[in-house]
Amino acid sequence: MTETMTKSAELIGLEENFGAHNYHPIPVVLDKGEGVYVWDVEGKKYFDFLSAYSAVNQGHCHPRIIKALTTQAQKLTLCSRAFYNSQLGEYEKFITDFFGYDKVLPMNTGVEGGETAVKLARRWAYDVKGVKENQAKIVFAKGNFWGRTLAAISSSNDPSSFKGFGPFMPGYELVDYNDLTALENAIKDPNTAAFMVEPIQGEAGVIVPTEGYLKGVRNLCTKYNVLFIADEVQTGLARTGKMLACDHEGVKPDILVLGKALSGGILPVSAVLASNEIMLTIKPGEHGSTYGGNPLACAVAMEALKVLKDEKLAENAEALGVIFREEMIKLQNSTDIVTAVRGKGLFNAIVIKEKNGKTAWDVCLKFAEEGLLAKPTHGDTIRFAPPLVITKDQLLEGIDIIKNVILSFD
Ligand code: IF1
Repeated sequence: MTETMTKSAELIGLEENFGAHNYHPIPVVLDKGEGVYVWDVEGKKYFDFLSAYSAVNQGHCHPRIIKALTTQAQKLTLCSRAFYNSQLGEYEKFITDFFGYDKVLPMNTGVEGGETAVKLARRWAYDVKGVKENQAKIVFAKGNFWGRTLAAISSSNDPSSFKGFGPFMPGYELVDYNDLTALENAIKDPNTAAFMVEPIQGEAGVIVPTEGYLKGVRNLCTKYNVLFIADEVQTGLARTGKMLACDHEGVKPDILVLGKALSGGILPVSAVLASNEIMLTIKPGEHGSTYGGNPLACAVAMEALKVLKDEKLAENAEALGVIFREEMIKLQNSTDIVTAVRGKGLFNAIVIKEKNGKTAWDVCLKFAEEGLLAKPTHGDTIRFAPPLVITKDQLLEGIDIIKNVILSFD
């Protein structure tokens, strides 16, 4: 490191030289996190308004979850599913009670959860619904994002997700999001196994469907004997002001996919929950993963779920989300740079109109200078998703930064 080069610049250089260039991060090098705050390697403090894309709902390094991690880490971290372990059964009972399902299939990343849900749906279609082998169809919504695997990008209509990675998974069909007529036309096909959908589309830019859409999805899937798979990897776990985003409409998906904050941002933990009829179509040895259901993940996930309930994080997200959107709408009414405000709970986004050559990216760079971290998606949309442990005073402080920065571009 030369005398003039900062530690951040040196570390960015290392990533540039020795890491794949599969990201374009905001130029901030984080070193420490606690609650709603993170610090960079020069010791500058920031509000984290991204929460690792809603994986840190409980706040950075939550003491209860860290304690669960360190306690279990000194006993047994991984033994594979070749054997039973003392945490898995307890966790499986806990999480199935918590969400009201018969069984859970534990995996690691969100996309593994999605892949598991797609495999379960296809298998259920063949073994229970009676669809002919290899004829099962899965319907997805345009604008979906559920990960980077070939099965996931095969369902994408965003070239930045799928271009250059073909050929793609067969047996998929796309319909417009928030369009029940299009959905009915697609799933009335008797070969349809499932419709997989985010209750609010995250990567697409926090797209909130019309009130009643999820109820409509539920009713149509029931009518045509099609599995309703809810991808709650980003919207779940109190983020939108309810424990699950589906709870806003009181609908229960046939398959529930969870990830991200299931571990409070401590390590990759995902889960797929379903009924016995669906889950038991997969037989021993037909699905799994080395780390799926490891005792460390089980111990951490149980504590992460308890923290959500004990600290009433859904209620906090609901109440503070109302304040946040009210303030963003006031901001929208005071500048032509903000062209839309949308969201639910503490899952929100604003759309930025380019002005004097300045884009949402420039706004996020300025946010960082002023001590708040956020990142644009699809060029013009800035997602705001602080940890759900944020207090009203902290939120108001963050809102002030957002307002002052945006108005400085006016
Ligand atoms: C990255 C995006 C968000 C997800 C939903 C499944 C997954 C995700 C609804 C897969 C993952 C992550 C991926 C992460 C950034 C982030 C993201 F910008 F990529 F699209 F949140 F919007 N379902 N989303 O949002 O979960 O396998 O990643 O654990 O790729 O950098 P995963």
